[in-house]
Amino acid sequence: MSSSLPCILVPGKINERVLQRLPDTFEIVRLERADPDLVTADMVDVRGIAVSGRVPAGLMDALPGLEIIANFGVGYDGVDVKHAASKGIVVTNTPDVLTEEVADTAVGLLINTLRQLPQAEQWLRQGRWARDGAFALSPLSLRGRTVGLYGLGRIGLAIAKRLEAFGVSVAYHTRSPRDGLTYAYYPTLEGLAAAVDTLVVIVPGTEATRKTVNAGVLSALGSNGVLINVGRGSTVDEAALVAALQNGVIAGAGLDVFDNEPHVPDALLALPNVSLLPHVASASVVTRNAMADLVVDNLKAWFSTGKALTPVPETPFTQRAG
Ligand code: NAP
Ligand code: 8YV
Repeated sequence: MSSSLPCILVPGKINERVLQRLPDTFEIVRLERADPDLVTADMVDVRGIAVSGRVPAGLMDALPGLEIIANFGVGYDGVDVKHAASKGIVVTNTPDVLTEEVADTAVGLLINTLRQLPQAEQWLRQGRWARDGAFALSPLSLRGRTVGLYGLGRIGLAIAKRLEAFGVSVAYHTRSPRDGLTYAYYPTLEGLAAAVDTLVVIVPGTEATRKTVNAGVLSALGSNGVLINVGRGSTVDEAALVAALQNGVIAGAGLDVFDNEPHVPDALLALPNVSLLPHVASASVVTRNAMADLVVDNLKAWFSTGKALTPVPETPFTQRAG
C-alpha cells in the first residue's frame, strides 16, 4: 500500500455507491469481515474505515494509523464507540438524510400491523377474494389510538408529526423532555406504556436501552396494545414479546428490527398478529444513496479539512495538526 492517497479499509459489504465514490480520493482495501485476525502487515497505512456493520475494538487496535470510522447508518451500535473515543478515533454516522424515509416506513408498518394490509394483499394474490369472499375485518384500527413514542429525536419527532396528521394523540418518553412541544411527556417507559395503547420504539441500541421493552412494559401496554419497533432489536426482550403476543398480553406487533439479524425467531414467524420487515426502514435507492454520500463526504472532509461533517457526540474530535 504505497499510494499517496489516504487508505480506507472497507470490511464486509457496503452500499455500492460508497465503493464507486471512494476511489476518486482514496486507496481502498477490502476485508471479508471486520475481523482483526484478517488484518495483514501491509494494512499499517489504513487511516480510515467505511463500514456498514460492526467495528470491534480489536479491529481498531490492529490498525495503528486509524483516525476515522465512517458508519453507514445513523445508529452506530455496531461500532465500539467507547473504545474509539479512548483512542482519539472519530466516528461518524448518517443523521438527518434518512429521517423522513424511516418515519414514513414506521407509519406504514404501524398501519400494516393494525389493518393487516400485507395479509389482505396475500388474500387477493392467492385468489381467495374470488374463491372465498371478502377478507376478514381487521380487529384493530388506528382510529382512536394514543401513540407513545419511546424516543423523540430526529426520527421520533418526524413520526410524531405524521401521526398528528392522522388525528391520533401522541405522548413520549425520553431521558429529558424536549422544549417547545405539547406532547405529553412521561419520565418512565412503563408510565408511558400504561398511558397509551400503541408504543413505537425509536431509541438507539445502547446498554441503557437494552431489553427495556420487557414483560412489565408490555403488560402495562395492555391487551389492546400494539408494539412497533423501528429502532433496534436489542431494545426489546424478544422472548417476553413472543410470550405477550401468544398470551394476549398485547394485541399485535410490527417489527423492522430484530435482536439477531438476519435471524428472526420461528416463534415470531408463526404468529398471525405480527407484521415483519427485514430492516428496510431506510431502504430506498434515494435514501441509501444519500447515506452513502454522507459516508464518503465525511471521509473527504476529514482528510481535506481536518473536521468530519457528522461526528457522533462521543467523538467530537478534530484532526491533530501535523
Ligand atoms: P436521535 O436524534 O439521536 O434520537 C434518539 C432519541 O432517543 C432521543 O429522543 C433521545 O432522547 C432518546 N433516547 C436515547 N437514549 C435513551 C434512553 N436510554 N432512554 C430514553 N430515551 C432515550 O436519533 P434518530 O436519528 O432519531 O435515530 C434513532 C435510532 O433509530 C437510531 O439510533 C437507530 O438505532 C434507529 N434507526 C433505525 C433504522 C431502521 O432501519 N430501522 C433507521 C434509522 C435509525 P434523550 O437523549 O433525551 O433520552
Ligand atoms: C440502515 C439503520 O439500514 O441508519 C440506521 O441506523 O438502521 C438503517 O438506516 C443500516 O444502518 C444499514 O446497514
